[in-house]
Amino acid sequence: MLIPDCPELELIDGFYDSIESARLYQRLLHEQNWPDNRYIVAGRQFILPRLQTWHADPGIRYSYSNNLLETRPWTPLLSGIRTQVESCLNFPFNSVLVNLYRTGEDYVGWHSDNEQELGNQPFIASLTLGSERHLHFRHKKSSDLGQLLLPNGSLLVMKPNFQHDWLHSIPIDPDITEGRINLTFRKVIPAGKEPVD
Ligand SMILES: [Mn+2]
Repeated sequence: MLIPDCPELELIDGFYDSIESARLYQRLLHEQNWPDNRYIVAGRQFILPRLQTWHADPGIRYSYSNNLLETRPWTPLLSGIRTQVESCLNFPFNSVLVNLYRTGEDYVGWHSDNEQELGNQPFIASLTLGSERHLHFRHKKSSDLGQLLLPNGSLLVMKPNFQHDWLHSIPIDPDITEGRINLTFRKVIPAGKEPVD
């Protein structure tokens, strides 16, 4: 399904059915060994409003959020999901950022996933497991606004121009009491391999 307000997004609803989505959510919730969300940056404590883990192929380095995250290997569970996402989209990913929004109080503020390590054509696939949350997006120049509900088991494809032209966020939703786990599959370009514009 293309999103009328934003041609750079495509939502694949029901990528996993509700039973498989619930099973994957429960396994990730209990098996991910979630780290503390308090970090020290430049001597000051910083509390991330969600829990995160970062997994990548050997040799992949990423300076996401000032190196807050250690790089972990792929787990068999994450590898299996990756294989299914890759074969659906016919695109090779080499890393995944896993976010746990514990309740509707957890959120992510306005940002683009345009770190240099993602190269100039960042293609990202975002899997939602658990509670539905709204993705908000805002055009960087026109300030056009849109929003999209991300259902349990859906896969959101973010094409490269989405990161170039739009900011996105998951705002607080106080009505939501259950968690959401979001897997964003990415392709980090190894250092020195950055294609020239
Ligand atoms: Mn993002």
